[in-house]
Amino acid sequence: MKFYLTIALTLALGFSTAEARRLDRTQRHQKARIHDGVKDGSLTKDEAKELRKDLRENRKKIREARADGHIDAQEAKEIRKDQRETSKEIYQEKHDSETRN
Ligand SMILES: [Ca+2]
Ligand SMILES: [Ca+2]
Repeated sequence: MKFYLTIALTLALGFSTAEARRLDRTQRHQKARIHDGVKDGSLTKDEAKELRKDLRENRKKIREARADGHIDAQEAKEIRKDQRETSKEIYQEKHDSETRN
């Protein structure tokens, strides 16, 4: 068990380039923003659902990009672009007239 854990950790660390960490950080940050929006009522259930779907899609792209063990500059650029769009959508949905209240 410990053996496999060590291998898993080694792989995880090996694949965690600075770029991958940065993309992961953005994912976590966006997830938290959606969570906050649901909590304060600025996001309806449906809005949150759609936004989470976008997050999942971006997460999938990150996974695919790092499948070969390395996120190259082009892959990172495209994913960052998607994340920026998601970020904008989160902002818009949190500031539109649709609220839970
Ligand atoms: Ca790749
Ligand atoms: Ca809203």
